[in-house]
Amino acid sequence: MSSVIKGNLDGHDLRIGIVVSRWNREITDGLLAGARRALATCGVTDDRITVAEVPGAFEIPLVAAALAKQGCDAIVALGCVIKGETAHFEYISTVAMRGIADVARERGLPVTCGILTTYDAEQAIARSRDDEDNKGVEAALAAVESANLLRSLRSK
Ligand code: INI
Repeated sequence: MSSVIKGNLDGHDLRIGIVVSRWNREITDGLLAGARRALATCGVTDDRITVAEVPGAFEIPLVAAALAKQGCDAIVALGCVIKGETAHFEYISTVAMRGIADVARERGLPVTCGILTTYDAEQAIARSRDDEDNKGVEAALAAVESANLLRSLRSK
C-alpha cells in the first residue's frame, strides 16, 4: 500500500525567517502583514520569527542564505518587482527567483516565494491587500507546511 506524506500547518515549534525588501514598500508592507497574520494562525509566536529587511529583491537570496545558517526551519521571501520601461525587471526578478530556489536546494530547507513580479502596480496591489489573494499569506503557509513535511520525511 502506498503512503502519502503531507505537511501540516502546525507551526508552534518552528523557527521562521522572513526576508522582505523595501522596494515598492507599500506593497511589501502588505505582504509582510499577510505573512505575519498567517504565521500567527499557524501558532508561530513572534519570538520565533526573525524579519530581515533588504533594499531590493536582488538582495533577497544572499540574506535568505544567511538566515538559513541561523537555524530557521523555513524562510519566507517577500518582495515586489514591477515591470518598467527597460529590461531591468527581467534581470532582477530572474536573479531573485533563481536565487531563492538555489538557497532552498543548497541548504535543504524551504524558501518560499512571496516575491511579486507583476506587469503593473494594480496587479501588485491586488496581491498584497488584506484578503485571501495576499501572496505573503500564501508564502507563509507554504513555509510552515513544507517545513513540517521535511521533518516527517527526515524522521523516517
Ligand atoms: N528591486 C525590487 O525589489 N523591485 C524593483 O522593481 C526594482 N527595480 O525596478 O529596479 C528593484 N531594484 C533594486 C534592486 O533589487 C537592488 O536593490 C539594487 O539594484 C541594488 O543592488
